[in-house]
Amino acid sequence: MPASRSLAATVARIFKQTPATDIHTHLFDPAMGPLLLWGIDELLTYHYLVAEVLRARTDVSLKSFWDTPKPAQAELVWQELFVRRTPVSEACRGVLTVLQTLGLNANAENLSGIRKYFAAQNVRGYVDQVFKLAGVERVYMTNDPLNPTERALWEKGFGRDPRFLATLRLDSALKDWPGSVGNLIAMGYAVDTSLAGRTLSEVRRYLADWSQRIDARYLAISLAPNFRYPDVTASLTNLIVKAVIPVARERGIPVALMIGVRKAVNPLLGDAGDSVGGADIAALENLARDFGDVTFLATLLAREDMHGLCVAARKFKNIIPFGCWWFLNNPFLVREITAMRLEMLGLSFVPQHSDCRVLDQLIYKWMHSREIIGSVLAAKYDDLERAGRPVSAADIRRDLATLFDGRLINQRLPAVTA
Ligand code: FIX
Ligand code: ZN
Repeated sequence: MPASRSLAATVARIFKQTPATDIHTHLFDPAMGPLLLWGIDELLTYHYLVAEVLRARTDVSLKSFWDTPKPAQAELVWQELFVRRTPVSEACRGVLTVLQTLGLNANAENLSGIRKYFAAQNVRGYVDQVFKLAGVERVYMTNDPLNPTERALWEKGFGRDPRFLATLRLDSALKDWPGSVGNLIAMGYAVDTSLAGRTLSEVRRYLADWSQRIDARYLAISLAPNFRYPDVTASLTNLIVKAVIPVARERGIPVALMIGVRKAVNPLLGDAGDSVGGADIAALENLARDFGDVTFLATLLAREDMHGLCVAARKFKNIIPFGCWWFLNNPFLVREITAMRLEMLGLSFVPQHSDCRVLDQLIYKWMHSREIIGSVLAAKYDDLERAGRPVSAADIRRDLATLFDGRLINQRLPAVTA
């Protein structure tokens, strides 16, 4: 049932004034140079739009698209998805929201005027502007020391922007074990393909060294649908249990598990080539039970797993569902998932993260999310008012801060007595 207009308006007003902490992005500190993507060419060649333009122009081969310089790729996306067709998809609408919010022409025939605007921006000032327009206070990066470009920046050192917090992403180091053994050895870690000998302690040293160096606020890994725990046969499960969790516990930081991605089902699409699969909720529950003093931030990729994740979180207070991840970050699913979580978990979850790969996307991902999540919350408040419990502006401010200031990442858990 939609909320009364005044209640909905009050929630929207307060939400607009509530700064958000974005707990998962692929953005980078502006001091990390070209790793931070921004501007119209990056916006239009976002992998979501690449997939969509190749569906619009089935005659365009993947090879010819990738061989085209990025500005021309962007122009093709603009012409095919925004001019010759109505930009109804969420990824298209997002670009329009960004342009409109920046005061640019969202109905332009071509990109020349828009390009002039971005050419006149400098990254530091633009970061300030985007954070302000998006109502975002800080973002968590996705950091990977096995990326040579990124590693060189950390090793050289740079002045940190406090709004860009680091996380240590483990996919390239652990997910395809022993595929990464050579890279870890090259970085000075005496690992070998089997997990015998010093390997596990050396992996722990890698995790500890780099968590310290970047001040990682959590350890994160994406997992395929076949991830199981317990599973003594699987190297990855053993690495998570015997290396990742001990280091997270030692450092008092969460482990973020992002489950249900099937990598490169269409490898020719690059970042757009990953697909979705289910998750084994029991694996998450077993981890939460066996490691009750570790916070597991959990986001799953399949719509049909959202309810099971809420149930698992009701069983284990150290499971914190977060965000409407990737293929779930569409208005009708954000609405459904947020209502489900409020009804089953109250305020003990993190409703959204942006997953931004391009700085400017913060504007639309948070504007669209505030609109939907705010309306779902207002409807819940309306239910309460009709049940005799008035909801004050102070209640709303407190609730939105609880949901969006990132405090659940640092929730305190009792030490597990043996
Ligand atoms: O694993 C991840 O962090 C995913 O979010 C990305 O790999 C994915 O490509 C993405 O950006 C989704 O929005
Ligand atoms: Zn991501």
